[in-house]
Amino acid sequence: MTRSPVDVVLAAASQADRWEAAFRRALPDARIHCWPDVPSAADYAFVWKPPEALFARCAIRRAIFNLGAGVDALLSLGTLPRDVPVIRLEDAGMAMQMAEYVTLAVLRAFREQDAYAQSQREARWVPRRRLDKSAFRIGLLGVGVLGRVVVKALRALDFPVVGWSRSLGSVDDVLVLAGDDGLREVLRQSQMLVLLLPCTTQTRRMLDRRLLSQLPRGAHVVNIARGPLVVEDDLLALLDEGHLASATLDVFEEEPLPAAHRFWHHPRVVVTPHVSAATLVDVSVAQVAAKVAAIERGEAASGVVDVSRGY
Ligand code: NDP
Ligand code: OXD
Repeated sequence: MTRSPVDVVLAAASQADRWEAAFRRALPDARIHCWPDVPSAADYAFVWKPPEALFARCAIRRAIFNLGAGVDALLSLGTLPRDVPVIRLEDAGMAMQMAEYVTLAVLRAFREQDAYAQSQREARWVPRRRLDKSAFRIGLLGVGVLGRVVVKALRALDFPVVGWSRSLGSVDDVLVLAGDDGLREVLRQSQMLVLLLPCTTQTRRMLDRRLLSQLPRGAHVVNIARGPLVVEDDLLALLDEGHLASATLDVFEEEPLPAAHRFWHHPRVVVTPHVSAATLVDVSVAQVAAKVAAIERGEAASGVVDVSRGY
């Protein structure tokens, strides 16, 4: 029996033409319908930040693929069907980019690059005493698909690392703590705190003044996960007071970061425009196409989101 081609609806908030061309190449037998020209039903949806109306207008039969790692935007849609699996991108080339971004931030702080840049501006030759690496511990909140690769990159440079996730465990020789006590311990030990948690009802606005002030004086914060994890005014206050030495921020409560936001010109803040890990279209499309093929063969696909947990 020959199977009829699958119907796919595609709604990608950016680079729509690139996604469409890549999916047409990877799934030549599929009927791909691009938003807003969608049928009343389809087998699969491939989406990134789709409009609410998509799922109201088109019933999805088999799976919804999120064209990104974080599913917070998708799960917040009131129209998202609850009886269809949501499958997210797993790594797809993002983990190594995260490792690069974190390594850059860590080395910039540990090798005191900003202080040397200042000395150069003043034409002053000022060698500084080398910081003790064994005391420069990196705390990583969120040791999932992306976090594990970050851990490996930092360990390859011999930085001490401690992780925190929902479940207790280890990655290589790095201890991953859990629970409120575990979090307190990670904060107490961390010279630099890296956020790589999903944004869920548990983690939203989690990093407030109370938690951030448990970091040692002079600690650094790196947020490459989602802006709403951090209470921005609390972070700014701790930077202003000198409790925190710096914040390297790739994600924000409001994106694009408003022109008048204090982060732009704060001397202790580095801003990047949500680029710590770009979504690589071809790698992502290959991953999604392989999972569609698995589902069509009756096999399970990995990366299914636990909607009740929010990630
Ligand atoms: P994973 O789901 O693989 O990992 C999530 C990690 O967070 C796991 O270690 C999980 O613990 C932990 N976690 C979740 N909830 C809690 C909680 N309440 N308390 C403690 N730990 C918790 O996600 P990824 O590594 O693939 O991605 C992480 C996030 O990175 C994404 O959700 C997205 O928001 C962000 N991201 C940002 C990008 C950017 O460009 N800035 C690009 C890509 C992703 P456990 O393992 O025990 O479940
Ligand atoms: C993602 C992102 O979650 O790009 O994939 O932010």
